[in-house]
Amino acid sequence: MINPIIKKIFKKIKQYDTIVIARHTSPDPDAIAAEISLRDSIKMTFPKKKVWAVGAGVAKFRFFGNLDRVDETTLEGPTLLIACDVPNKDRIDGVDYSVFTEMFKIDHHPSDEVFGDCDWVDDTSSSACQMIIELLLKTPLKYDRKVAENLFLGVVSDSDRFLLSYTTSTTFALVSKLIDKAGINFVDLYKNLYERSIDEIRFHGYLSENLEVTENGLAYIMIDTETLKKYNVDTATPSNMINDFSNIKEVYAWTFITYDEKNDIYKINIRSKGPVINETAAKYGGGGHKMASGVRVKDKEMIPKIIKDLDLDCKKYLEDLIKNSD
Ligand SMILES: [Mn+2]
Repeated sequence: MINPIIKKIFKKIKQYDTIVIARHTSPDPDAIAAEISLRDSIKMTFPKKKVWAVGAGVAKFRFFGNLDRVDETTLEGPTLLIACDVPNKDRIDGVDYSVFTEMFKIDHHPSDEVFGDCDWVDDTSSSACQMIIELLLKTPLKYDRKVAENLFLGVVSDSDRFLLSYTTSTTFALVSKLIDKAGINFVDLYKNLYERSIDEIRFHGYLSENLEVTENGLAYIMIDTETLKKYNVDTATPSNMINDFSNIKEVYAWTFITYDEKNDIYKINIRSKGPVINETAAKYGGGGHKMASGVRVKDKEMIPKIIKDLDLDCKKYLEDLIKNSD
C-alpha cells in the first residue's frame, strides 16, 4: 500500500510549474543528493516545469551535480518550495521560504515544526534520500542512472554504509530495487565519498592522537584555526570525519568542537552509540537525532558546560545499563 502522503506530494509536484527545492545549511551528501535528484527527476518527468535546487555549494560534493541560484522574489505565478532533509524553517539554506505560495518538507529528522499540509516526516528513515527513492519508485516520477547513483550515495552516507541503527529492511528493500531498476554499479561510486587526500588522512591521525576520553566514556576534542591550517583542511572536515570514530570500545559518545573563524562560531558535532545526546544539544540551541546531533555556539564559555552535560549523559547511560542488568 502506498503511503497517502506520497500520492499527495506527487499531486503537488504535478500542480506547480515553478518549484524550488532546498535543504539545510552546512549540507551533507544526503541533503545535496536529495535536492539534486528530486530536481532532476521532476525535470525529466515534466520538462516544461521550472525547477531549481538551491543553497550554497560544497566543492567536495560537486560530483552530485550543480546547484542553482534563483531570486525567489522575482518568480511569477504560484510557487512551491520543497525542503529536503531539514526539520526547521530557519535552517533552510539559500531561499526566503516566506515568499512561496506553498511549502512542505521531506525529512527524516524528528521535529514537530510544520512547514505545510504535505509535510512528510519519517524519523525511522535512514536518510532523506531513502524517502526520495520511495517517492520515485511509487509515483510516475522518472529517474535515470545518475539520479539513482546520487540517491544511493545519499543513503550510504547518512546511514554510514548501512551501519547505523536507522538502517532497516525497508532501507535495503528500497535500495535494492533502485539498484536493479537503474542498473547502477555501486562499487564504483564509493570513492566519491571515501577517497581522501593525504592531508585529510594526516588530520584524521591528529584527531585520534589528541582525543580526550573521560571516565564516563565521552571523547572530545577542540579544533582551532591553527590546527586546521596546519593540516590544510577546512572547518567542514571534522564533521565529515566524526562517524569514523564510532567503534572505539571505551567511548559511548563523542564530540568535535571546531572553531569556524569566518563566522566566529564554534561548531559542535556530537555522536553517540547509546546515550541520548540531542536533549543536551537542544538545551544549547542545537538539535538533531538522538544519536547524531549538533550545536553552534558563539560564546566559548559554553563549551565546558556542553562537554560536562554530555559527560553526564554518558554517566547516566552507564548507570541505567548497570541498573537494568541487575
Ligand atoms: Mn539526512
